[in-house]
Amino acid sequence: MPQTNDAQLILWGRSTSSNVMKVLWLLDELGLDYQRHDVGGDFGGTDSPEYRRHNPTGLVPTLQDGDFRLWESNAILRYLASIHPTPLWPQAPRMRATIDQWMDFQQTVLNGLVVAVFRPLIRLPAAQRDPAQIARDAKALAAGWRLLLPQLEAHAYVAGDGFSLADIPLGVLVHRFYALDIERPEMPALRAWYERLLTRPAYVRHAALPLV
Ligand SMILES: N[C@@H](CCC(=O)N[C@@H](CS)C(=O)NCC(=O)O)C(=O)O
Repeated sequence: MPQTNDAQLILWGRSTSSNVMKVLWLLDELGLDYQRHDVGGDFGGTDSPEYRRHNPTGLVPTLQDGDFRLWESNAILRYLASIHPTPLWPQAPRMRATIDQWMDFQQTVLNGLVVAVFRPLIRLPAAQRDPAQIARDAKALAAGWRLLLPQLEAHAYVAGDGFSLADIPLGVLVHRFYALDIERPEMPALRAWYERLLTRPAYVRHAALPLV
């Protein structure tokens, strides 16, 4: 298992990015030392040839571990969990695969549904919003969360009875869901999971923050 020197870990990305929040949350859960540099959004810096050389998408986050750079937030979570083996990402193949499955679900299904509501409500001036479209998108978002409900009705956490890597990407988004000014159907198991996450100091420090 390759080991790393914690002091070498550098995270590139503004702390207001949901994808950067995931990495900050895990670094905190694992008690790792790191430096973070603000890039992206109003900070800029992601269009420079140097940044693009290491992350051709020009997005945040990028993790630097010595001379190794990695982008895609969920891949970064798995990298950190593999160099610092943790019960949050167990080796048992089915358990690990289930965690990975829900992490992919966050990227491929839920993220776009959250962005569709978050962007107009938080990033657009009120005059430019289309309330009817936002209401439709809020319904679609609730339908997305419903896909996770059976899992949360049967278990305390996304991939089973223990907190795992799968809770991090989805946990960042569930805070946005409850913090946005939208209509939400009652989903008691989802709310209970969100409240469970709120008992974790690292979640409150990095993800359950006012929306900006
Ligand atoms: N799939 C990528 C998406 C990264 C992404 O979309 N990052 C957004 C912030 S959440 C970004 O870089 N936006 C432009 C910016 O902040 O300059 C990941 O999970 O890392």
